[in-house]
Amino acid sequence: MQRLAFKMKLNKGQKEVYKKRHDELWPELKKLLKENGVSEYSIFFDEETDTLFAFQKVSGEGGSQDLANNKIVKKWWGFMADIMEVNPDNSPVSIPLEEVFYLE
Ligand code: RM4
Repeated sequence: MQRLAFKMKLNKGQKEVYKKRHDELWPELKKLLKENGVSEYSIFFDEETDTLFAFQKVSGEGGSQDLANNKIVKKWWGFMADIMEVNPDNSPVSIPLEEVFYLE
């Protein structure tokens, strides 16, 4: 099991919309993430910089951001593109973060 973290950027003033959409995460996306070995998936928000910090454990080869070819992920990213910083393909700009400390 590997621990992954990455950061993304939310558009100004979109925290409540972002949270509501995730509170209502599509069951098919939740199922897909679990089927691909993603668990303990948290996303934290920094009000000062509008930065989203994602943490997840992965049991497979990659994590949530490595599912770009999946149609459900593509649809979700398209749905979310209006409130966050995205690439031309609507994938969220995701910057991997280095783990510098871990306490088991
Ligand atoms: C995030 C982003 C990630 C996705 C989660 C569920 O806003 O779109 O790629 O895995 O939502």
